[in-house]
Amino acid sequence: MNIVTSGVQPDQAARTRSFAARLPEVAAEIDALLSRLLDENPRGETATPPRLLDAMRYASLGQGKRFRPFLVVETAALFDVPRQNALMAGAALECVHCYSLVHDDLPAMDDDELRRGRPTVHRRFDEATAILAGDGLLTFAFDVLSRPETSTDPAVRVKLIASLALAAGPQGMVGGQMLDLAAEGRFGQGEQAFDEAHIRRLQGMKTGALIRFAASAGAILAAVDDERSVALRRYGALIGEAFQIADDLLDIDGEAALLGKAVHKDAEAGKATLIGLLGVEAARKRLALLTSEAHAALEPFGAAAASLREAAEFVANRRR
Ligand code: GRG
Repeated sequence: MNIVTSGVQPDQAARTRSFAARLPEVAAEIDALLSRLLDENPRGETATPPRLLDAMRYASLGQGKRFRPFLVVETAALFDVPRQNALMAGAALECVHCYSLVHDDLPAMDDDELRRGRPTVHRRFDEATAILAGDGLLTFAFDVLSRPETSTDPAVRVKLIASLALAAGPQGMVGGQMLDLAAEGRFGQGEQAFDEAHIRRLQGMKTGALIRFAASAGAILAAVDDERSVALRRYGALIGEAFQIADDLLDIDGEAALLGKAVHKDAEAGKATLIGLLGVEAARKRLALLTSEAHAALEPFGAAAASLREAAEFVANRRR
């Protein structure tokens, strides 16, 4: 049964049709919105120190694919949520994602020199400024979610804040990063062999949690909690796993120039990846299975979810 498209206007279906056209549109809207939000001083009392603001802008504006905000905007469109609300939630999520990249690149973590084709934040500024810019972006995200411009319904705002906090925090991305570093043998036990279940759990937390939140955000914004929100969360889980496998494959056969970052780092660092465990062919097969399951998860939405189906293809085939 198509549980969404009945009553949907044809122009709405058209609006969500082409991923290739929609992703750069959302990216441009998110860039403009983030730029405005970072430049405002909405509380009017304290100004952000200029060096900190410069580093936050450097970390968050330009270059990123804005894939997570895209998912927020497109899932929100399924429920006719006003686009500005979805963009605000997407901008908040992108702030969390950008913070995680800044901190992931730090010498204490992955120690990277290049991100999105430019020097990493600690290289362009300094380490202390990079840590604070990450902290600033993380906390700013929750400021953005708390505003009526994100939703006029306070219950929706609280649910967005709680869900993003869970996804980003110790039970989500931060916890996944901890498991990732532990798997490299950082904390004294040396590199360890992990089974598939452990690697999937680790990656589901580190990379998957924010993507699951992104795919769930439209339903949260619409205050919908039924089989449609369950379907979208499943879609998010499937493409989240696919996103990480594709990322691991790109580390092996991707082009540094296209990716805007160094490659071949996972094996050097002894990272726990499914490719390391199962091999490239098995990983590619799993990627194909995840993509077809993601398509199936979207069945209830019919044609209105065309761009989300294309997004699943993009995740599996991306070169950057
Ligand atoms: C430091 C708390 C903390 C967490 C770090 C982001 C992260 C968790 C680790 C980065 C390692 C990594 C490359 C994970 C794979 C998934 C991922 C986050 C890829 C980068 O996301 P894209 O491709 O990047 O969406 P852009 O630049 O397009 O935004």
